[in-house]
Amino acid sequence: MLKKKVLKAFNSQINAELHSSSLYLSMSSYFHSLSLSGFASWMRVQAQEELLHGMKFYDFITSCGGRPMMEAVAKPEADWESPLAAFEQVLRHEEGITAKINALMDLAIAEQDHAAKIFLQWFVSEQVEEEAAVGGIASRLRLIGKDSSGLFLLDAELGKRVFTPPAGQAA
Ligand code: OFO
Repeated sequence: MLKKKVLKAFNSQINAELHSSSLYLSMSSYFHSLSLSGFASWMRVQAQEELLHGMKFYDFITSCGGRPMMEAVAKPEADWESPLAAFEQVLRHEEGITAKINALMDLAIAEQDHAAKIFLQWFVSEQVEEEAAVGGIASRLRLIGKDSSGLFLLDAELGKRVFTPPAGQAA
C-alpha cells in the first residue's frame, strides 16, 4: 500500500512523463518541418519512451493497490530557433526530470518505502543515460554550427535509433 504522500508524488510524475512525451512529439513534428527525418524519428522514439515511463509509474501505482489519477498535460512549444536550441531545451528539461526523480527518491527514503526505492532506482540510472545522450548530441550540434553537411550526417545517424518496447508491452 502506497503512503498518501508517495501516491500523490507518483501521480504527478505520470503527468511529468506525459508532458515530456508531448514535448518530444512536438519536437519530432518541428524536425519533420525542417526535412530532418532522422532527428524527427529520434524524437518520436524519445516520445514513445517517455510514454512508457509514465506507464511504468501508472502500473506501479496500480500494483500497490493505488489509483492513478490523470491531470491536464501542459501544452508544449511548437517551434525552436534551431536544432541546437531544441536539444538545449531537451537537456534542461531532462535535468529538471532528474531533479524530480531525485526528489521522489528522497521522499521514498523519508517514508521508508522500500518498494518505491527499488522501483525508482531504474529511473535514477535512466536519467544518467538520457542526460549523457542528449548532452552529447547538443555538443555535436555546437561543433557542427552552420555546416549543413555535418547536420545531414548527424541526421542520418540519429535516424537509426529504433524504439524497442519491453516484452509484453506495445506503447
Ligand atoms: Fe526523459 O525521462 Fe522520463 O523519466
